[in-house]
Amino acid sequence: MLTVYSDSHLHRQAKTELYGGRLVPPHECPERAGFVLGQIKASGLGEVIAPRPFGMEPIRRVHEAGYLEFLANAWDEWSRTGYQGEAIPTCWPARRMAQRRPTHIDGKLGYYAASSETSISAGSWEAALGAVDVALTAAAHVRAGARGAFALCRPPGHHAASDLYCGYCFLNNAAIAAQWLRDQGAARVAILDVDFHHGNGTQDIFYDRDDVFFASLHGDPQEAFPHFLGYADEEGTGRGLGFNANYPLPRGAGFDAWGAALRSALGRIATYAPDYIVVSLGVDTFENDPISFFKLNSADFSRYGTMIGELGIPTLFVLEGGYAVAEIGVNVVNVLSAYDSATGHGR
Ligand code: 7XA
Ligand code: ZN
Repeated sequence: MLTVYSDSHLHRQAKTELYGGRLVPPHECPERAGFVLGQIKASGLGEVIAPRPFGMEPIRRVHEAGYLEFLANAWDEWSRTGYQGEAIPTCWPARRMAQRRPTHIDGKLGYYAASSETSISAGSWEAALGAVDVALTAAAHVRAGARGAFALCRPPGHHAASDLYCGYCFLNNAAIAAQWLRDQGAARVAILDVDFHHGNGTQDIFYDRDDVFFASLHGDPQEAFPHFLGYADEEGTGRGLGFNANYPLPRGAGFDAWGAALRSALGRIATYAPDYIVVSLGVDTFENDPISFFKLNSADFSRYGTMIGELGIPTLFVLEGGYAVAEIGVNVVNVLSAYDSATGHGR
C-alpha cells in the first residue's frame, strides 16, 4: 500500500498540553510520525510519496471561512499580546451567554475551541494545512484506482468540526478527503472511525447528510473525551437520520467486544454500499496507550485490518491518534498490511 507523508508536520512543535491540571509535553508529538514512518519503511509496506498541493478550496468545502481566518492568524494575534506561553483558551460561550465572536484573541480562542488541552503554537496552522494535502493526495490515489492508500497525517483531524478545534485537531483531514471524493463524483462515502475517541467533528460535519455515512467505535463519552458527543442514540438528523452510528464501549473493552462492534459497523457500511471508505485510523485503542482504556493487542490490529479488507471497497486510511509511541508504528502497519493481504495485495 502506498503511503503519503510530508515533513510539514514538523511545523507543529507545541511544547504544552494542559493535562491533569499541569502543563506537560503534548502526547501528540512529532516523534509519533517518525515511529509510524520508520515502521512502514522497515516493513516494506510500499512506496512512500510526498503530497501535492490542493489549495484552500477543498478545505473551504468543510470548514467555515471565519474559523479558517482565525486559525491562520491565531498565533500572530496571541504573540502580539505579549503572552509568554502557547495559546490556550480560558473562557467559553457557555450556556445562556452570547454566541458571538469577540475581537480579542482570548475571546476568539474560547469561541473556536471545544476544549483546552490543544495549545496553538507557531507553525500549527502550516502543519495542519500540510496534513490536508497528505490526506487529499492519498484520496486521489484511491480515486485513481488503488484499493487502498495511507495518509500519514499529523496533526490529526477527527475532533475538528466546521468551526471548532479540540483534541489535538484543527482541520478535519478525513472529512475533507470524504467531501473531496464526493465532489469528484462519488455517490456515497462511508467514514469508519476506529480511533479510541469519538470523532465528534466528523459526526457534526455530516450529521444532516445521507451521502456520507459515519460510524464510530469509541470509549463511552460518559467516561472519555470528548464527553459531549458520541452517544448511541445519536443517529443523524433530517436527511441524515439513520446515517450516523455510534458504538460507545466500556472501560477495559478488548477485541471480543470491540470486534463485535466493528462487525456491526462493517455490516451497516456494506448495506450502505459506498464507493469509498475513509478510515479514521487511530491506534490509541492499544492496551498500553497512555490516555485511553481499551485493551487491543498488536495482533488485534491485524485482525481488524483483514475485516475491513474483506469488504472489498477502496479504502483511504487517515492517521488519527495513538500515543504508545514505540508501538504505534507496529499497530498501524499491522492494520494496513492485513488490509492489503485481504484485498489480494499482500507483500
Ligand atoms: O482521537 N483523539 C485523541 O487521541 C486526542 C484526545 C485528547 C484527549 C484530551 C483529554 N485530556
Ligand atoms: Zn484518539
